[in-house]
Amino acid sequence: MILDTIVGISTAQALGAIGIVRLSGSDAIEIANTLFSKDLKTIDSHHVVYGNIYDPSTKEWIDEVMLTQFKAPRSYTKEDIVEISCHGGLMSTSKIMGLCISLGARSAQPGEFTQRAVIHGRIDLAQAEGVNDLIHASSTQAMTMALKAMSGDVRRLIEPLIDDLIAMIAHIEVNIDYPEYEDVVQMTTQEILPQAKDWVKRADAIIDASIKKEVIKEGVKTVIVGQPNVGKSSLLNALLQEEKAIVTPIAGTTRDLVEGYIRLKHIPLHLIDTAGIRESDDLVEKIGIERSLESIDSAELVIIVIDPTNTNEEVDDQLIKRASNKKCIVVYNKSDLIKREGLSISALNQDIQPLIDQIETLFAENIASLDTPTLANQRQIGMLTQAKRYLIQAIEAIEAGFEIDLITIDLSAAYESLTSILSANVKPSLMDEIFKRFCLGK
Ligand SMILES: Nc1nc2c(ncn2[C@@H]2O[C@H](COP(=O)(O)OP(=O)(O)OP(=O)(O)O)[C@@H](O)[C@H]2O)c(=O)[nH]1
Ligand SMILES: [Mg+2]
Repeated sequence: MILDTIVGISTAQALGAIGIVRLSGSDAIEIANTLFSKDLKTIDSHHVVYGNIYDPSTKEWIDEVMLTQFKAPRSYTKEDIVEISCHGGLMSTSKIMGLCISLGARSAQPGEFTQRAVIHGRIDLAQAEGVNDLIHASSTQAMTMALKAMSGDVRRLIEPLIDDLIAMIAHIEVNIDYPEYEDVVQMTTQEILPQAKDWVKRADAIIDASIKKEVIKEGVKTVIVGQPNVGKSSLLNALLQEEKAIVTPIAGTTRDLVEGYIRLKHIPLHLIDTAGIRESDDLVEKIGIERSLESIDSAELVIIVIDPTNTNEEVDDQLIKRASNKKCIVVYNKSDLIKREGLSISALNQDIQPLIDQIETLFAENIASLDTPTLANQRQIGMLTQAKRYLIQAIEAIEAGFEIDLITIDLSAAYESLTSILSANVKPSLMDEIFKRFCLGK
């Protein structure tokens, strides 16, 4: 497939030492050659060459650059690529890009270089998503996952499921013209049914591990809640090892949500300190309390802090109830004053290790999932879940003794869902959706 030549600035549009302008397409080398001081035809592919960029119409000197050409198909997009490393900042890059456009290149859409790599079959869709996830990764865990996805982990995980699905479909198709229809039904029940059930089990295991990993990828959303003055802000500060939130002996100190980010040994936490929960007539405090309660609903982990020297059990029970379908830890603070049975810490003395251990225990399965290959994002999980749903429908159809044709319809639908995890052969809108999230020049 021959596409037009695109150009983009691949580095951040900000002050910096170096900026890279990238061209891809059949005219990439010719366009670059028109701007460059040396004849690119005399220079080997994949070699960096020093020279200058000039405006071909005014002969104005634009910049001193290093240029590399990557001849098709040995390039990121499998098309001819030219990368011009010029000076950073906004001027050089945008001038060079402007010149390329004046010579016939088109300004690239976000992600369009990677999209071409997919279109030309250099990488699959899951690998392309890995590239984007790597660029946006905000934790070591997310980075490792992205690298694995880029290296083809998702394909290796999904391909056996695709193969088995094809085998099931083929098996039915081959036998469908069987002279004795009764035998086909029997064959399907005996052979396809157990295979389909096993397939669902394997898909479930992948979905389960993928969701567990997804939870900790960007940090577990953790809210610290409790009555006023129990030491929530002190706990946030102790976890962050920083005086982030204001701590005072006055009940009702924290009015709004205060956020922070920490990395425990295995798992990143996105922490949110909240306003203490009590009856209040103060308008500002009331809004803060409402936010505290709402933050429980969107959290993945709720830490309920109790001050055993002074507690209103009714409020604690209300919080425990609100967090009942969440991962939840109840912790007694101020152990330096009174030590209670159960999980006990002193935020004041930075004695919080028992709580950290408890968090890691609670997420042990998620942490373990980091070592197993999984799908890399919600889209992929969604597609496999959809495929699984079709398989379950097929199983129900077999068990109910439905027409064989109906079963192959479900199996084929499952195949479509599954292959769209890897394949670029999807509806244009989905393709555009995926690449829209990329950076310009990538
Ligand atoms: N003795 C002792 N005092 C503590 C401990 N943790 C916090 N405090 C004290 O308890 C008071 C309230 O602490 P904060 O961290 O502001 O409590 P909070 O739960 O954020 O309070 P609000 O923001 O008002 O809801 C402060 O005087 C802290 O120094 C602890 O472990 N031991
Ligand atoms: Mg506070």
